Amino acid sequence: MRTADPTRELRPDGKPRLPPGQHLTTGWPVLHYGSIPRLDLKTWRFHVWGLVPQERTFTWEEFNALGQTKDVSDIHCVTSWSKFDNEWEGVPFRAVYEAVKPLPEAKYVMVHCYGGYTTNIPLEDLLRDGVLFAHSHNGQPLTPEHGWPMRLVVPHLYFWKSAKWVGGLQFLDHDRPGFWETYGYHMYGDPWKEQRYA
Ligand SMILES: Nc1nc2c(c(=O)[nH]1)N[C@H]1C(S)=C(S)[C@@H](COP(=O)(O)O)O[C@H]1N2
Ligand SMILES: [Mo]
Repeated sequence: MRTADPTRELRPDGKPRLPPGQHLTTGWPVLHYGSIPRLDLKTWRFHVWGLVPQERTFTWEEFNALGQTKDVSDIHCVTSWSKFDNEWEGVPFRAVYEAVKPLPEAKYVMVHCYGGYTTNIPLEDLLRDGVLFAHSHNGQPLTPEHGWPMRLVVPHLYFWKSAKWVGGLQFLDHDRPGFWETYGYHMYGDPWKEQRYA
């Protein structure tokens, strides 16, 4: 339901649009561990390995040719800020999935980033609507601090799962902790269940 106060809206499933313990921000905070990797589109590669019939490496052009989509979604950071109505544009996860055809044993994905950051996500979550590898936000190319040239966007999980400077996917048959998950962040990270820390 739309009301004058967007923080009081409900989602179609009846849950509040603003998850518990979150507040709305209008800016866009920058948060990451370590420094911003220096990347070049000419040498940028996207690697796929693990439980796939064939390891694959995509150039920037090849990766973007897999498909393009736009989706509007909300950001929920575990540090309690949320940012509504972000228009993301890029390659839908589903297009990557269809190109690499992971083996049936693949149930989890480790997302790997330039700079060494990792995060773990169940495969079925990546197949949900709105999950994409974004190169643009609100009509503008991502800035370096927000993940240029490409970041993952997983709207229904806390934003630490939306890895910046993504460079590859590893398909696994079991769940393994990524970077923040090793330091006590929740393995799944559902904002509506406040799955912040394990
Ligand atoms: N590669 C990489 N991606 C990352 C992180 C990181 O440290 N490295 N931090 C995560 C965390 S904790 C958050 S809250 C968001 C922040 O994204 P933003 O800086 O665009 O707001 O990026 C996520 N993606
Ligand atoms: Mo975060």
